[in-house]
Amino acid sequence: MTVVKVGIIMGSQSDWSTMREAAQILDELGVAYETKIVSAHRTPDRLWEYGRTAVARGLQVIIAGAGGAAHLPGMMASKTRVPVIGVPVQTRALSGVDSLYSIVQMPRGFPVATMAIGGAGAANAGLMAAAILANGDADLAARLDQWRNALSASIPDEPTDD
Ligand code: RP5
Repeated sequence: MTVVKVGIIMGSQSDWSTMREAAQILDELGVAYETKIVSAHRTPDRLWEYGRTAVARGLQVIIAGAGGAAHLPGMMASKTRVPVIGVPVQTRALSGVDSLYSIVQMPRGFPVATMAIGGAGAANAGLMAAAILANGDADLAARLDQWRNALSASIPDEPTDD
């Protein structure tokens, strides 16, 4: 049986188009994960239960994405010692700056590793989760090295006109 070590959680179904970029990276790297909608405001009991059971269930990294008053990553970090990677989802009203500020300014003692706003941040969250797990998994480390080398190799030396 595959032990799921990464949880991808998000505040709303509307966050999935962003958060699936984290899932796609984990798929590429062969890392098993679970996905769940957990809203700090709309389903606080679900948030608490997820955080309360995270260690016992074997989760080693939680990727949490939310937009606007984005309290999910910080609240999850307050409830579990499993490292939380926060993804600020881009919002229409304030372009995700609201999400970023809500996630990044944690008080001393309860950190959230905050990524960039939007899809790039979600993809990087997947890579960050893989890098954390790779410290104890040589096969995954090799796959991650290969992924990074392939990206570097795909970058042209010079720009072209189109
Ligand atoms: C947050 O409110 C969610 O993370 C989402 O980014 C935002 C808007 O949610 P919906 O109104 O689209 O469900 O809780």
